[in-house]
Amino acid sequence: MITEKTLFAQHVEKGLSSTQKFLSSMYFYDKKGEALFREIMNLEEYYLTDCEMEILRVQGNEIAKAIGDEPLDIIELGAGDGIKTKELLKHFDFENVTYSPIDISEQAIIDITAKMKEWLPQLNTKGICGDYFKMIGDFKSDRKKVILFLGSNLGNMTDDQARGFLGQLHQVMNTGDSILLGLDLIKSEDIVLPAYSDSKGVTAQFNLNLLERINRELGGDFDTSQFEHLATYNEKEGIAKSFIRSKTDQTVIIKETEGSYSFKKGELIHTEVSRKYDLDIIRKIIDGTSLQLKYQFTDHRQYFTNLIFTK
Ligand code: AVJ
Repeated sequence: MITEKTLFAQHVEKGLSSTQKFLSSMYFYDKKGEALFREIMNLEEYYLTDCEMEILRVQGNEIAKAIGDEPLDIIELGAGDGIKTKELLKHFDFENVTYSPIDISEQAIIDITAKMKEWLPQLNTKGICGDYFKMIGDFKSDRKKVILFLGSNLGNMTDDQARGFLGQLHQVMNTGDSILLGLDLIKSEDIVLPAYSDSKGVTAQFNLNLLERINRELGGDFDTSQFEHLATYNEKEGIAKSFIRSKTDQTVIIKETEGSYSFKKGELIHTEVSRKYDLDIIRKIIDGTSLQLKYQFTDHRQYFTNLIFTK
């Protein structure tokens, strides 16, 4: 039987055996990682959350109007804490819409469902627990739907993966359905880099939690004090990357993978891409699907954008 644990173990074995070591950012979000990400969202330096909040708070009514108010299924991928989403949802006619947050974390679904019931008691909220890549196939329904994918979560994918992902979404959409996408825009290094290497070191903890998670779940013996967080940003291509750097020559043993992994002093494990966008990049990604960019909203500093695509 292939369990979550064996999938994680296989990924770790593959990533740490490569010449260029890597681990996927998908594995950041265990209980501790989720708590650390909530802390990141509240950091001064992590501007993304504030910018998208501003857009949804100031222009939520317009965005809701652009989406339309016929009977509508609102599906949110990777729902998070719901605070931003609430600013949009409050503008819909509750008689006519359902809201379905989808998240891999069961606790996240329980929490957001409870909070939405408290904030917007008239809204019909039905949470779904699952990996949203796998849930895509279940989206088929007769009502018009809008898929929310906020927070620049798309940015964790390479452009090819993003194209594939939006293509898959496109396939389960009917004509008239739409996607509301939240994306971080390309801007200068002095703004982006601190968001990924904050002064309190929360992002460092978030990144290193991946090694702690391997220790907890796979019986690894990482000494995390011997590794450090590193963030880079290339303004020209608009990509921030996170790495874990080994501070010394060392060997780590992981029980579950039955492997031992050697690290040279200064060697990097690549753990995350956080892509920043402009309209050209977005067009290149959606080219080939018949998704149409219909509306664009930005915050007053033009740091972030929310885009509506329709099929
Ligand atoms: C949740 C993927 C949007 O890349 O900005 C925050 C995750 N990583 N700090 C991002 C993250 C480091 C975040 N996303």
